[in-house]
Amino acid sequence: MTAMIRTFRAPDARSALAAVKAALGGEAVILGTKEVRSGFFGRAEVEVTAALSHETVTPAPAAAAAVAVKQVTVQPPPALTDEVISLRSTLEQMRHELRTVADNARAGQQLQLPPAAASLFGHLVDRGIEHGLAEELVRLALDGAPTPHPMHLWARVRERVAERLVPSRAPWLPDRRRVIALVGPTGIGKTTTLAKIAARALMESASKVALITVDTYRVGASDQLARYGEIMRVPTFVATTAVELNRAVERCASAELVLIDTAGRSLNEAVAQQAAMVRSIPGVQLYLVLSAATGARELAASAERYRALNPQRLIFTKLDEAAAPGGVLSASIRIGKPVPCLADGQRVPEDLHPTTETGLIDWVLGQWNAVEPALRAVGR
Ligand SMILES: Nc1nc2c(ncn2[C@@H]2O[C@H](COP(=O)(O)OP(=O)(O)O)[C@@H](O)[C@H]2O)c(=O)[nH]1
Ligand SMILES: [Mg+2]
Repeated sequence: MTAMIRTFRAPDARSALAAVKAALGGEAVILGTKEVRSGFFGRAEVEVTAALSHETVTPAPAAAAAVAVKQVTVQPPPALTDEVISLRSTLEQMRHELRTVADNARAGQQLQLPPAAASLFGHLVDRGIEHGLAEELVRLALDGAPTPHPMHLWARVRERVAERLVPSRAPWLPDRRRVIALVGPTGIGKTTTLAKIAARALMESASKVALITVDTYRVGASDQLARYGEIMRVPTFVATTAVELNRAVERCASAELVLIDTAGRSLNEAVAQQAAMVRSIPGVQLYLVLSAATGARELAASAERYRALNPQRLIFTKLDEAAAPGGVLSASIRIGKPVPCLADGQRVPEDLHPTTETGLIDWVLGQWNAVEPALRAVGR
């Protein structure tokens, strides 16, 4: 038995229904009605979708002629379509997640790790930690204890991670005079982070702050910093050469915290040029800013590119957009420098947070409560 589904259009509902009846008879089931318009300016019409389970219909020519009758492909009503689409996407997502979990576990088995270690490996990879690094962490944790308790395994992995993800004092806390330059790729939040640091220094330490930008590369970039400077009522300078930059820093002699904004560069040569300019300031500290929202591979590539600058600190932004935070671990190992703060949103200065050891590690590895059931299940 085949269902016949047809749509009918008429200037109003009454004539559309009349057309349905004339074409399909009184047995027809109305599946949906909606107002349609052809083009942006077309006249509104009523479209009725009706079905009949028997192909026993002979349209009455007169009635059919009164309205446009058109056969269309079988289409469920709109509400149902939405539901189907949403269900389909949920299924796709579940299938993807299952595949990832299975792949990771299989990868762990292929490494011939004991079950709990294989499962821990799968978890680390799920968190976005590179395979090689995840394996190294698990093998180090296994060292000397081939079948350790899952909790000990976990504790050892945390210890290793804690050696590489080290918090440090927030740059806005009171200190001797500092000149800090934020460097890093374009669009990862350097200028925003700089404004956040400046605002917190003003609010929490009542420090005297000055801003300098050498980001004259992008249109409007220096205006962006100047606007922040205006809002916070702090002096803001623009420098395009090393000489101008040094002069600007000298003019900020009374400031306790001088923050220098730079432009992201994609070429190693340009990065080196800019670094040379910033490095010409005596005692300057370079803070590398990287976005946690970029994938592990891109993060690692950025870390590689900026490692030559030998930055003193590492700041991660866009935690709020990071699907898998594990990538920051690889970046942080490559840079090998402490992390004073993390940014998790666009708000200045609310979305900047000093780091604590626990917070930093929990964010990357997840919490034991969440990991425990899986590890315990296989660990026995
Ligand atoms: N979601 C999110 N957006 C951020 C964060 N930090 C900065 N942004 C946004 O990222 C965009 C680029 O920021 P900007 O500071 O101009 O980046 P820059 O090119 O590195 O100086 C802006 O829209 C910021 O509001 C963050 O932690 N989370
Ligand atoms: Mg900028």
